Amino acid sequence: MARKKIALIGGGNIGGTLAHLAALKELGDIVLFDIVEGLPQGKSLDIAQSGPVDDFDARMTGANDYSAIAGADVCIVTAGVARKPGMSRDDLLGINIKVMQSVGAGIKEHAPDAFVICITNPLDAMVWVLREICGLPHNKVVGMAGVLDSARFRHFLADEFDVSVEDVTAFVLGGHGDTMVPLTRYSTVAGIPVPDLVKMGWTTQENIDAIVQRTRDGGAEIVGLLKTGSAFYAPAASAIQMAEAYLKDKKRVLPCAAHLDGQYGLENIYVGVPTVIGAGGIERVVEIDMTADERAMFDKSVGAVRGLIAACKEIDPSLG
Ligand code: A3D
Repeated sequence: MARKKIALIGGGNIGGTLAHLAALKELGDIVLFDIVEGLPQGKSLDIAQSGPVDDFDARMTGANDYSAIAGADVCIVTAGVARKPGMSRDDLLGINIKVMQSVGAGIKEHAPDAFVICITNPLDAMVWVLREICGLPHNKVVGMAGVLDSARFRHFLADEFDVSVEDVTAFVLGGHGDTMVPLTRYSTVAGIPVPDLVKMGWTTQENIDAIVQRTRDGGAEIVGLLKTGSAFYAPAASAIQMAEAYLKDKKRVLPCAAHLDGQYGLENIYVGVPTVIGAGGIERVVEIDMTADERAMFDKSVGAVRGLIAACKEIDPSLG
């Protein structure tokens, strides 16, 4: 069987990390694309030269022309600008919408059968724009945020309880932003829900509330520390997990920004919900019951995403 082809569109911090991880996991041959000449070629050559040390076989190519992504099985999009301190994800909208227009056209022409994972912020709006431009089926275009947000939540919970991250599951719904909805009721340690752990005296409600807030602010905390850009190791690892679920038909249950077509009573929006990812792309959107409070938080988050999509349509009236 021929190797799969993975196109990484955007060769910056996340793009380079994606290329390295995809190579280490031997997910396929890798094309790193960027508009900056030499950047994707240099990173590709550097990673290729680590192959003999780390024992992976993956053809690495750097490119500035979209023809290089032809026939890709997976495209992961990080092209655009990232946040600097003091910027919100939404501040990136004006620049990144133009970037999505050129990336969407490139995918439409050269990789129309790919599974497309968007990471560019503001995530829920950018994945919606990218889908509009590239015109691929909705189940083949998805946004990465929930895996990262729930990984941050899991990390903080594991730290709080002093247990392995492997035994902590966490659940985050809604848009990728300050309105995201971490659901403690569906978050567990070895199957024991977090509210039960509070009753068992493992922690206090105040500590859990602080962890929920730190999860919401997880991206900003790293932007504040780095000062020159935003998080990239965990975002790349999260997108690779989604790509692997698709390429290996693993049918993983992962939270993603998925297109809703009636689920949760919502139409024509991308927002974070639990999904099943397999060879069919987004094979299923999992609809969970929410309490009135959770639904109110989710609706607020949906409202924020709708506001961003409306702003995109104002910038480009041909959208939607
Ligand atoms: P960065 O290191 O700046 O890389 C972005 C790359 O995109 C640069 O190499 C640019 O040259 C390239 N680029 C710019 N315009 C184009 C274009 N038109 N076509 C192709 N390439 C282009 O940023 P990064 O890798 O740290 O972050 C990338 C994006 O991911 C940003 O929008 C971040 O805000 C976003 N991000 C999202 C998450 C989520 O969880 C959703 C997390 C972290 C970062």
